[in-house]
Formats: sequence, structure tokens, C-alpha cells
Amino acid sequence: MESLYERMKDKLSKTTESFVSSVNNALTAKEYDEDFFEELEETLLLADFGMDTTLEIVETLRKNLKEKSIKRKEEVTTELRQIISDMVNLPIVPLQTPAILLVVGVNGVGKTTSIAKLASIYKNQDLSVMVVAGDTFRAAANEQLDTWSQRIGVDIVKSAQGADPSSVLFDAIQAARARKTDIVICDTAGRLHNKVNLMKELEKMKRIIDREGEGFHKHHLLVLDATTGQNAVNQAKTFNEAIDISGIIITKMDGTAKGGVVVPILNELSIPIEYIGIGEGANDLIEFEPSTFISLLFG
Ligand SMILES: Nc1nc2c(ncn2[C@@H]2O[C@H](COP(=O)(O)OP(=O)(O)OP(=O)(O)O)[C@@H](O)[C@H]2O)c(=O)[nH]1
Ligand SMILES: [Mg+2]
Repeated sequence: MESLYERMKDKLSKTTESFVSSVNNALTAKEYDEDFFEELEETLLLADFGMDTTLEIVETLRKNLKEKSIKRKEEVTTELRQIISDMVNLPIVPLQTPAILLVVGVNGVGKTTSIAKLASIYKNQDLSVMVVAGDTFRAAANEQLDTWSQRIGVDIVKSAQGADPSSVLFDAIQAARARKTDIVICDTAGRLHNKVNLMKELEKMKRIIDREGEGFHKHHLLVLDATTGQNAVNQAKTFNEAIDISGIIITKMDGTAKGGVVVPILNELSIPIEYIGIGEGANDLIEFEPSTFISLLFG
């Protein structure tokens, strides 16, 4: 069977191949002068590192090359690799049970699909899982989660469309306590009548978990779509202000060249990326490993 590394290499190839070749191009400069730094800056921007993170990388590299009198390509590459590596190297705290995961994100990013994938991962670890249909806004949302829960074989708590998601969540927490469920994963709406409403609703759901979820480890997972590039960074900032995000899932890393966006997300938010989505199937969610990502970027 294909190793996990090979699978990642294959799925992330659009991101990594363009990065590897363009960074290599920049690094084959005759001299590491202003022209080189300019080309590197362009390369990093094109790789979706974002303006702030790009400038930070270029400035740090400029300083390090000068201080250490570095002139050889191999050494410059090592420095660059180390700077980016330091940015993405956030430790992940292992999940302890029982836990409640509140999964949030704007519409269409892949929340419901990621919940199904997470449920499948935990079920395979012999943990009992309950999914909660907390997206009561969209008519088909219940059904979508229901179909997944049957396919994977996990519990579901749901309610009628238009119901208060916080009351569904309340019921789910009581049920999880009674059934001694290990992991409760709550879906949420990605769109309400407007953004302020959505944030208010998520804040309310967080309060219910804080109030009713005594004894449960509490996590707020944000789902971001890699294909949206810098928008994902902005979404992360907005959601983090509202409900204190503890971990991030980046979806749709397959088939996009914008996977470099994980670097500004980690660097500018300091929130760990726990998983990445690499397809639409139940097995297409894998743990994000900073060191593997760096190896793929630098070939
Ligand atoms: N290629 C690919 N597609 C994905 C991935 N994750 C989710 N999708 C697809 O993205 C689409 C939206 O996924 P959903 O899980 O319904 O997204 P959502 O955030 O729950 O959307 P709303 O409930 O409308 O807010 C679906 O077609 C998924 O199959 C991924 O990692 N890779
Ligand atoms: Mg959904």
C-alpha cells in the first residue's frame, strides 16, 4: 500500500511542485543581492504565503545571511527552510476524552464532510462518537449528516429545521453524558441571514458547551478551504476573535496550488493545523505534520 508520505506527496503535488521549482529558480541566483530578495518575495507571494508572512521571511533571511556571511546556495536554502519550518512548527495537543468538538467555518468549506471524516477516524480508534446536526438553518443539512452517520455507523442527535441549534446541542450533551460517549462532534451553519447573526449563534453555542459540558474537554475547530487562499487567513482571524479557535482543519488541499496558505495561517494565528482534507471520501482526512510539509516543500 502507498505510504502516508507518498499519498500526501501525490495529493499536495500542485502546491509543492510549483513551490519547489520557483524557489529553486530564485535560489539559483548568482548573488544573494536585492534582485534575489525581490524574486524570492514574488515567489512566496505567488505561493500564497501572504504579504505579512512573506515580508517576515524575506527580512529574517536577509538578516541571517548578513550576520552569518552566508553566500552558498545550500546554506541559503537551509536558512530559508529553517525560517519557514520555525513558522509552521506548532505542537498539537493530543485529544483527550470525553471531548466536545464544535466545528465552525463559512459555508461550503467542508465542515460536514470533515465531521464525517473525523467521526470515521475516531470510530476506527474504537472510540464512541456522536455527531450533532447543529446546522438547523439549511434544509438539507440534517440529511447530509444523517447519511454520513449511517454510512460510518455513529450516533446522531438532530432536530427539525429552524430549531435553535443551542437546544439541539443541549440535548446532545445530556445524551452523551448518559451514554458515556467519548467524542461529541457538533456541526454548525456556515451561513445565516448575515455574518453578525452567525457569530452570535456560535458564541451562544460555545456558552452552552461551557455551561453544560462539565467534565468534557472542549475544542473549537475551524474549517478553512485552502482554495480560497488569503481569504482563509482573514476568516481565521474573524472566527478566532468570536470563539477562540483551538485547532484548524484545512480542506481541499488536493488539486489546489494554494496549499502554501498553511504557512501564514500558522505564523499569523499561532493556532495548530490539526488535519488537512485531501479528497471527498471518509478516509481523506490526515493529520497535518509540519515536518512532512516542510520536506515536501523543499523536495
Ligand atoms: N476535493 C475535496 N473536496 C472536499 C474536501 N472537503 C470537502 N469537500 C467538498 O466540499 C463540498 C462542501 O462540503 P460540505 O462538507 O458540505 O461543506 P460545509 O462547510 O458543511 O457547507 P455548508 O453546510 O453549506 O456550510 C462538498 O462537495 C465536499 O465533498 C476536500 O478535502 N477535498
Ligand atoms: Mg454543512
